Amino acid sequence: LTNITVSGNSAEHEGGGVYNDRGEATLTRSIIDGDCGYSANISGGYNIESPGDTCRLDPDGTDLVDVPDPMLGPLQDNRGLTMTHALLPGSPAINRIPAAACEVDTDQRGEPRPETGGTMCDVGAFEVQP
Ligand SMILES: [Ca+2]
Repeated sequence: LTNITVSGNSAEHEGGGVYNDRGEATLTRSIIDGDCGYSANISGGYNIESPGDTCRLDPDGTDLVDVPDPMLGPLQDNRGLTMTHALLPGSPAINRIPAAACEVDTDQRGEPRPETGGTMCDVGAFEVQP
């Protein structure tokens, strides 16, 4: 799972964000707003987990875990082919990834990543534009 934003999902018991049943999933440059049920995920770097620490990410590396609030806007039409969660001002996801680690040129909407004139990419599916 690369450059994704998961938010607003739920489960009856656990894994409302991502639930991986005995498999192996790599999360990279993604926002998991919800829990992972302590499933065995691998960090590809620059992830944000909120609010807990159940995705087995790497808080000693580039991941942020147990973030109180990733500061996401509602799922809505922010231009592009699909609905997205915008990053609200002050979100810890904004400009967290150095350009050398961005690896993709556009966000889910097709907007440039990093933003025009910018040097740092945002975590998740959405890149804040000037
Ligand atoms: Ca950016």
